[in-house]
Amino acid sequence: MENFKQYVSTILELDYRKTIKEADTTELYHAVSKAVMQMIKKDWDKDAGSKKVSYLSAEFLVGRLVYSNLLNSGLYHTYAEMMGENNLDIGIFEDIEDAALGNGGLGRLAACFLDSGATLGIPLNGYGIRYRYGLFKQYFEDGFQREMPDDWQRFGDPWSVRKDKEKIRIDFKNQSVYAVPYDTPVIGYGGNTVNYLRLWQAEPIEEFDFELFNEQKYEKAVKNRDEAEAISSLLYPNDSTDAGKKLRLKQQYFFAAASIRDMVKRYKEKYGDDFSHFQDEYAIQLNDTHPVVAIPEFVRILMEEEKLSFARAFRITRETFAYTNHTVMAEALEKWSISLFRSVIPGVYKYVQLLQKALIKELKTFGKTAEAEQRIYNIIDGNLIYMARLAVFASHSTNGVAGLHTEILKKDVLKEWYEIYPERFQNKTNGITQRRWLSLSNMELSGFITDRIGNSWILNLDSLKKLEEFKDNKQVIKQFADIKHIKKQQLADYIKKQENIQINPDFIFDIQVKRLHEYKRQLLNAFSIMDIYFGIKDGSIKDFTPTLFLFGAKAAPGYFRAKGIIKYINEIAKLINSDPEVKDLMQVVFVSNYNVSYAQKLVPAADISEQISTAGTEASGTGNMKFMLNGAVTLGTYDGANIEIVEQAGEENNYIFGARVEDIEAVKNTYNPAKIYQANPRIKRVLDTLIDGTFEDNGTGMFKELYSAILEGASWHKPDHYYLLLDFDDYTDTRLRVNREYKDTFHFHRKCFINTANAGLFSSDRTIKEYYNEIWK
Ligand code: NBG
Repeated sequence: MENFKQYVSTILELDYRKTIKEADTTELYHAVSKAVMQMIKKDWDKDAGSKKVSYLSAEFLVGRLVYSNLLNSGLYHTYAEMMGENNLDIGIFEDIEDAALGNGGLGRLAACFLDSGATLGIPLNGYGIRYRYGLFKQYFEDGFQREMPDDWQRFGDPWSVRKDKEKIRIDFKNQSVYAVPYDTPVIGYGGNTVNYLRLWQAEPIEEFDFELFNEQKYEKAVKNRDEAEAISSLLYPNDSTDAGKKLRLKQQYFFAAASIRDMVKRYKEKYGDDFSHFQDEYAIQLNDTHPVVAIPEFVRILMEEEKLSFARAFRITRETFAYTNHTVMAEALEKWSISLFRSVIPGVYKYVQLLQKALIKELKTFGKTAEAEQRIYNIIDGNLIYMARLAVFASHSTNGVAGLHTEILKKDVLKEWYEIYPERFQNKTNGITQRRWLSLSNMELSGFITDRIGNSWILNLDSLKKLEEFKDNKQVIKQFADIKHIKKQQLADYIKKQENIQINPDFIFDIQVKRLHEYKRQLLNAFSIMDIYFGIKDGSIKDFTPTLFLFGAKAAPGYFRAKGIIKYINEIAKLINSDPEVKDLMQVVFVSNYNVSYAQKLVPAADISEQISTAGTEASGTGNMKFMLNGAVTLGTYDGANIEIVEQAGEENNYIFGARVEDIEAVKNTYNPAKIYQANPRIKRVLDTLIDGTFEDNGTGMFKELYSAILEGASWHKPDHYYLLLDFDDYTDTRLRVNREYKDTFHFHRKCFINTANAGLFSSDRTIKEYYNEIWK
């Protein structure tokens, strides 16, 4: 460990001719990162030997790596000591940008999985895209969201190693580029296994056309280069819909094809041309439909280059690939128009057709001979290619990400597939890594837990159950509550610095942070805040315990309605925070640029975790698990993994409200929100704030549009399609109940404590073990 300090000094000396005390933050960041890289080097070069798992994902939302890498490599303590010896703040790397190469849950899940894989010693490697710009940075201007490019490499990227020699040529119809790999070590906790995350960067085959340059045709000379680089230039800032279609398909093929070639190349180094062991050497997990084009590409390579028959190629494909579905939102189950697909990768289309043919043949064996019966399965239908169907058909496993979600896949979204391949469907409830989401983000709570039950929870989160024995111990619960207060104070300091807003750590912290989406119902939260506001003002709500309502969310730049909701909440904040009558009772804050590092500060400070999606819409959620682990009660619907959370911690220790999937099913044909609006004066009063001049949307028409989306619907959906008005009363009532029950501090914090004690199931270590045993085998 002393080596580490020595490395840091040496690197600073060689690279900058400086001592630790003289170095600036960036220099120190580089030296510390490189020193960690040096320390783990020998573990990284080890070959796994056994079957390897490749996790193909268009997104890896890794966040800030420096602290988690120090922690996992066992160097955090030495680092802290070194900083102390030099009178430096261990937190100085908080200025270092997050690597935001993902949108939200799907990308963050991928990052948690890598952490768990390495920690468990499973050779699980990630493959994705090295975006030049990650998810946009958000700021507010007069309450409106504005976006800025995310230049995440601004401080350099000391965690990756460029492997020029392993670059791969990728051919599109009218374009060829190199995929150049950048490998980032994934350091398992305890530091024995070091896996890799391989991100591909698109580069031109020739730097630039020298002849053109010579002829002074500069623009043409660099055009090639720009077009190549465009492929890995930007993460699509969409959580569930697809846009910029052609470039997006190029991105998908780019990383899928490069990853497949990479595996085939490594395989051949070991086994030569004998492909009979491929499925024993590799398991490939497809993270949603984004990398599914890897399937026809793999078949293509086996047939065109390795001369295998279709039957053999298809058999290997099926045994190798597995598919995870992450959403029931129809718009996210990707479909490609045939003409677009063929204009980008005509050579791959042929293999999609072969798979379609194989599908028809197989359907016949299930007695589905009529065209009408086959149609719902067609990979190619009309002028479209259905990627989810392709994935289910050509793989051996399809999984959902929480119990309810998997049931919905079986009964609804993919029911025809479940009918013919019931054995292929399985559930893998999501998880989170406790190393980042407890050890690192809440060192105070970590220390407290370890003092009570030892530190085995870091590798086995189920041990938290041992905390249960303290649940009636007033002194222990008091200490637990004191830690929450410390985390609230720290958050308050940070928000003061970041947003220049003063919040009060003695308030209840009620937090909803996640992407902005209609189905997640931030608007319902906003409506209920307005309802409480009016209730306090007119005296119908008494003895309200002061509450901070905190939001954090990015809206996809083209998602007009989501942006309207942000503006609306910011207007509410302006009204409430400047009203002297309520300002000691309520505060509303919308933090800007919510991201992984922000989450690490927000989650430990929450009393109430808002998980209020319409039942049946949130596949799982993972934020819900982070809040639970850090001791917040869930105020939520029966949706996604919320169901499993209350199963573990007890419904009596959480606050569940609203319609369940069956209830919504039962009312959906007769649901009439306009009638509720007319009959319920509280609802009317709140909704009318969108149109009666209470708030100003600067002539954008956003608020009126939100209002009519609920009462009239739109061309593409029925009125109030996420049932805000249906759940409104129950939500506010339940919210007021939490507020009352909070007054009994012991019992409230006891609930929080029981949540922490029962969060063991939600470790991504458990999830990865299940994938490993039941899918990757
Ligand atoms: C998201 C779901 C979440 C889920 C994560 C991880 C997509 C397409 N899906 O509910 O909305 O927790 O995936 O599985 O981003």
